[in-house]
Amino acid sequence: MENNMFCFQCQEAAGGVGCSKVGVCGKTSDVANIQDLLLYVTKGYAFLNQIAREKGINKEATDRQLTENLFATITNANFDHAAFVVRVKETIALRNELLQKLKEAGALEGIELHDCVTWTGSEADFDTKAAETKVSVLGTENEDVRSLRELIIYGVKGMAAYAEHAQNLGFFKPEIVAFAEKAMAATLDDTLSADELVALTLETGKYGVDVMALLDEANTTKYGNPELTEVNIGTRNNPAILISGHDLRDMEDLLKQTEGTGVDVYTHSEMLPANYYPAFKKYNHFVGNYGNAWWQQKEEFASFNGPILFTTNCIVPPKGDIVNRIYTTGASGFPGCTHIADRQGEGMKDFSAIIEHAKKLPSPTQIEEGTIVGGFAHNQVLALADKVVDAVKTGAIKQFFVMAGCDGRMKGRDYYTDFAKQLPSDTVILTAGCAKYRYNKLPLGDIGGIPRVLDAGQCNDSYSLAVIALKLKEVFELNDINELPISYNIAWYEQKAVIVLLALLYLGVKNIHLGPTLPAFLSPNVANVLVETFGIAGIGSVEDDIKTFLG
Ligand code: SF4
Ligand code: SF3
Repeated sequence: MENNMFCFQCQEAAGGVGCSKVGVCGKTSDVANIQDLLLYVTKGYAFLNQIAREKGINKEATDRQLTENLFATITNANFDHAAFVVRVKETIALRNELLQKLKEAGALEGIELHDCVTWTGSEADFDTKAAETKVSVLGTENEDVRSLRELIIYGVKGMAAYAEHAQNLGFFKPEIVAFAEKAMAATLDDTLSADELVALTLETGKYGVDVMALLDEANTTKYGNPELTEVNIGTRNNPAILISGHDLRDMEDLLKQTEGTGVDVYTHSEMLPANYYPAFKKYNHFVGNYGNAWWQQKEEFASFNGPILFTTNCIVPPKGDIVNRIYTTGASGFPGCTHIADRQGEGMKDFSAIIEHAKKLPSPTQIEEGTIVGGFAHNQVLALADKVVDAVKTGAIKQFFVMAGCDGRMKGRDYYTDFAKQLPSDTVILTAGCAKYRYNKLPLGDIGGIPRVLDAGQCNDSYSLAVIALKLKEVFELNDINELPISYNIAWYEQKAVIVLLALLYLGVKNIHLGPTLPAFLSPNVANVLVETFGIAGIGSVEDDIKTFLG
């Protein structure tokens, strides 16, 4: 059967195999294919820049091209074919410049160059080239090699997203981009054995830890440490802007520019944790969080009434008039929505268009009221360390459950709500990412003043959960992180969850349960390696799983 496209990078891959006609996420085949072409020429660029880096003739200014290209292809980030055409052109131009430079330096002698390094076509050729099998995931015929290559690429995509957020705050580590480049180039190398690819997968996890640590440093240096916060989920009677995605620098720019304009700001989905930062809490017009996880945006955007700003994924393809109220920026994009241009140097992005738009629209319709509690990143939890340690020692807390990761629209994700409800009352959930929306509004109570759901923040703040685990290991004088009373029941959806998973594996965490389904991109053999080496498992029934975890 002829495929129009092939993509299996997220948890929604059609039939647990892959999307071949159109994405379940709404990605059309022309967008899927041009994304493949962008990755293809980006691999060529990475291959050359890696050599240029060794020779000291790479251009650091171009590092951002690599991270942005990868970020833009993450699930639900960008659906705009035209934006990808621009990126393909830019990348080919940069790659050709490097090719020329390296040839002149004699650095490519004796090296056989892959088609992705040398292929040059004009815009009119892009879609034809993009549809070639060899440009797609299926270009790698051996299913185990394909599986490992894609596992690495998806991890690197997540890494690139976090690296870009950190860079937007002025925090940059060249070794992270250098690794991303090496990893991308390695996926072209047919001589690498499966063992070498497995080793590279774990190394990807190491850089996953590094990039999340870097982003944590960037966020907390710029905006202070997240602190215990009651976030308002009700509304006020002012016109307002809803901001979604993960980019805190965009949050800062928007809050500064809306101050004193009479326009309120609310977060949606992954931006909720912005409410926990001291630097943002000080704004009176920053009202709180509106709604739930990304996949409920159709209804929630309708009742919000005002314009919406996407700083990153997850976008659900909007239909009808709502397109006019949606703005995108950074790596995100959707055809027909207004895209706000990048900032120049240290300056702010110009959000005046969305602010003026907000002034003309009605205030949000209230859909919930009350508050939710969060802000339990490492600094806040460690401030409560004595209390937490005592609670563990006295048996008041019997077990922690790390339930970080993503949310999604699959029916089976009710599992996580039921799991949270059925956990015994002497257990505490540690969460991060949009997975939290499955249980962060349940009345689960507290244990001696410690809430039973501790939200560290965004998916990248899973790093905080690792810091907390390592600290507890030290306090309890254990040799192995796996001796702690912490179980891992992670929900995944897109590629940032892949880098979080690889980071946990790199830190030595074993027996992680991953759901709601295992990735379609894991071949049976690669899945076996993960099961045998790391004890990775899927999920079953809530009752059985709780028994297994507590057994
Ligand atoms: Fe399918 Fe997910 Fe790829 Fe979208 S991102 S096309 S849903 S596998
Ligand atoms: Fe969510 Fe998209 Fe992954 Fe950042 S916003 S966790 S799914």
